[in-house]
Amino acid sequence: MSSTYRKILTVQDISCVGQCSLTVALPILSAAGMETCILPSAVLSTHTAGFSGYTVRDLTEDIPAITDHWEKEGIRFDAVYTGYLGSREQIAYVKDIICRLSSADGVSIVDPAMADNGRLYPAFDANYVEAMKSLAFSADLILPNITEACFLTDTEYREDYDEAWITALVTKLCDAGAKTVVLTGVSYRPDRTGVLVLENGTESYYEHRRIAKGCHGTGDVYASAFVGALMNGRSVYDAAALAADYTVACIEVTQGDPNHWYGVKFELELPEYIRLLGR
Ligand code: PXL
Repeated sequence: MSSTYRKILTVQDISCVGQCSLTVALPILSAAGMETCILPSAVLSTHTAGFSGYTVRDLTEDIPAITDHWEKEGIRFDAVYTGYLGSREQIAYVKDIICRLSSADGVSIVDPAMADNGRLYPAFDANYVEAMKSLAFSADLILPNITEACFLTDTEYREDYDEAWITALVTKLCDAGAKTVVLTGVSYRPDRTGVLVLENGTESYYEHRRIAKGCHGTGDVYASAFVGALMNGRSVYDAAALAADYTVACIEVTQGDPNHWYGVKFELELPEYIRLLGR
C-alpha cells in the first residue's frame, strides 16, 4: 500500500444538481488517490445560489448514530475536511467527529463555506457565523474567501483593499485562533487574483490569471483540490498553488457556455489535476 493512500472524511451537503460540495469533493479527492468517506450534511435538489424553489432535507439527526457506529467499528480518518454544513447543531457534531474519529496525526481542514461577494448564503444567519467561528478556530487549517474571513472576524467587507488590509484581516483570523490560513480570491489587479497562505506567521502569495469573477462552485473545487494535494504530501503553499492552477483550468474550460452558469466543468480537467499531482 502506498504511504499516500489516505482515508479522508468529507462532511458537506449533497446538492444533487449544481456541481458543488460533495458531488465535487468526492470525485476530486478520489482522483487524488484518497479513500474518500462522506458524511452528507443535507440533501438539496440544487445548490442555493441562483436556483429557486430548491428542496432541502437536513440530515443533522442522523449524524450522532453514524458517528457512534464508525467509532465502534474503529474507523479513523487521516483528515476531516468540512464544507457547507446544514445547521448550527451540525457544527457541534462535526467538532465531536474531529475529536473522536481523527487518527493520531489526523488533520482538520475547514472551508467555512457560508458566504461570498460580501453576503451570507441564503440559509445562514449571524448565529450560524458564531457557530462557524468555533469550528474554524479549532481547525488545523481554514480556507475562507475574503467575505468569510470578514464574517469570522467581524470585519466590514470591502471590494477594494490593499496588501495592508489583507494582512490585517489574516492577522485578525490568527488572533482569534486560526492556525494555518489559505485565503482565497485575493486580487490586487483587475485581471489577476490569487491566494494568500499564512503559515507559522509567514505570509506567501500565489497570483494567477483571473478569468471570470465569482463562478459558482469554484470554492469547493478549489478546497477539494487543495486537500487532495496536501494529503499527497505537498506543502500548504504548493497545494494552494496547484489547486489554483486546476481551478483556473476548470473555469477556462467552462467559460463561453451561457447554459453552464451554475458550476464549472471540473470533470473535464481531472486528467490535468492528476498530471499536476504527478500521479
Ligand atoms: O459551497 C457552495 C455551496 C454548497 N452547497 C450549497 C450551496 C452552496 C453555495 O451557495 O448553496 C447547498
